[in-house]
Amino acid sequence: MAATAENVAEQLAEVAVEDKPKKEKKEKAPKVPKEKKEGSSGGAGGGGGKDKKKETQLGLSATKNEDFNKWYQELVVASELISYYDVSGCYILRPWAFAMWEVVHRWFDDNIKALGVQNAYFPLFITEDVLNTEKDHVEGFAPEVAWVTRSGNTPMEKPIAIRPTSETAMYPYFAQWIRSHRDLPLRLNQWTNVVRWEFKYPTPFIRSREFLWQEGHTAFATQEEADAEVLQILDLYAGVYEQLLAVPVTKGRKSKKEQFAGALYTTTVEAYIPETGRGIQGATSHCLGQNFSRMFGIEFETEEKTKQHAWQNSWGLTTRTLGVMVMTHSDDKGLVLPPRVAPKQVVIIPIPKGNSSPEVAQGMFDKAAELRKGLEAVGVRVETDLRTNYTPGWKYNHWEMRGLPLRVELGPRDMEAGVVVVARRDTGAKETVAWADLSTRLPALLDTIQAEMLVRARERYDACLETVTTWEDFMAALERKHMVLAPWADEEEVEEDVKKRSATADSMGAKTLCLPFVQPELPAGAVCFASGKPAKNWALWGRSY
Ligand code: 87F
Repeated sequence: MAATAENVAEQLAEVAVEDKPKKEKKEKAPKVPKEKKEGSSGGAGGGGGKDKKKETQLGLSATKNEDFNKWYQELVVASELISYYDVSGCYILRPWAFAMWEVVHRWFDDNIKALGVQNAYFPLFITEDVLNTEKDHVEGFAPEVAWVTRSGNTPMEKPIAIRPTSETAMYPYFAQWIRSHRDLPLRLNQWTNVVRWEFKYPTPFIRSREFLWQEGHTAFATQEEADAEVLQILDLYAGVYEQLLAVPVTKGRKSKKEQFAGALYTTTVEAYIPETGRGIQGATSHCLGQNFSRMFGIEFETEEKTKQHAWQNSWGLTTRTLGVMVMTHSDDKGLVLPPRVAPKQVVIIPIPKGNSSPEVAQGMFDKAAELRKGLEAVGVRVETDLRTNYTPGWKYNHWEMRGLPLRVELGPRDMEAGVVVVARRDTGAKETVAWADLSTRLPALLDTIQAEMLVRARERYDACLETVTTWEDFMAALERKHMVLAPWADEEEVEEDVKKRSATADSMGAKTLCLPFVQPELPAGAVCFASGKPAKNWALWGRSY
């Protein structure tokens, strides 16, 4: 895949990321990006290309601090995570991205199975009648539902919706399967794609018209069981972000205005992107109460032979996770991947001298292969770059762009001394390690990198969080691109008012990200920063994605 700055720019011509979404123009076919055929790779500048400068420079023309949106859009293409596609708002997840989704998938899947959740698969299509069963809750989303209206040239007798989420697809069958308290709990999950025909600007991973996710749908006999699961799942979501992706999040409850309309309450993990000053919803775990079981007739007979509606939850985590991770850690040289999700964790690069004999070079390559085996035996994911048509410098750039946590260099002097030089992608720090120590030192170093990436990300997160009590301080904090913790009256009208009043000429208004579970003490007599009414709690506010 060619990923020069020029052709990335061409791919991006149609995509812009700004605070204020413009009205969507009539659907315009985006340019299908042309991909160069030969001799270039990974944004490292096209091996053998005639442009000498680009050979060592790198594929990114924008920097993270100066033009974050352009930087991000170039990065996801140059690092071969994403290719643009000729349906606007849809992206190809290339193997480098998909491998990371598989890591998230495997970890979460193992954990929910340990809780007793089973996987299933419901169809992609939903009839109009069923979708409208929960009309009230779908109403706000209706413009985003995509419909199949034709087969070949024949109009369908009734249009069929493509699932935007599967409550309505699943719950009629829950009603059939659940008869007695003995049928509960029913805990199902599915890993699928969903389609939401968004009209806001699309951003790779962060907002796309089709995306991958898991959606869990469960039913219990009691509210206590449902409540407990909501939090167990939210802890797993926080685990995906913090333990796998090294991204700090705040756990909390959504305000009434921001929760899922069909839910009794919604819990969330909220991340933050310091460069854009925007919060981003990481994943949500809803308690649906008995709202859907009433609509869909999901009833069971209790031990006492009475009839009761089931208590339900639903919860979802999407490929957005990867976008938040990329935005959080990456730099002007490319991706910086946390070791636990990196598809490859170490690249070994032999660096023979120009005048090395073929035998000497071969000896180096053999040693690289042997070191790889030793590392793989202890569970490290290793790549060896033995290509002879690229310079070591080009290879360094190439693997830096792809974010591998560690680079292992093996040069002529290292061959004599029985050592390698190990370079960290996250800090650039280098150390010399004896061959015999590699299989203990590298796993330890990968653990250190994983832990330190989270610590550094959390420091940046904390530095962007301000606690305020007045409107003036609130606005000043927003202007500094910060999140704001403020006492508030917990009223929808106040939230709407804040959103309007905090919008400026070039920035959207702020909303509540969540009511954090961990609350500072509210001083006696504390008042809402925006309305002056008695404050009920502390809310986390911010501009957001
Ligand atoms: C778009 C179109 C139609 C979100 C939509 O959060 C319906 C919807 O119901 C819709 N966008 N939602 C809410 C989804 C709620 C819930 N579903 C299961 C989740 C997690 C997974």
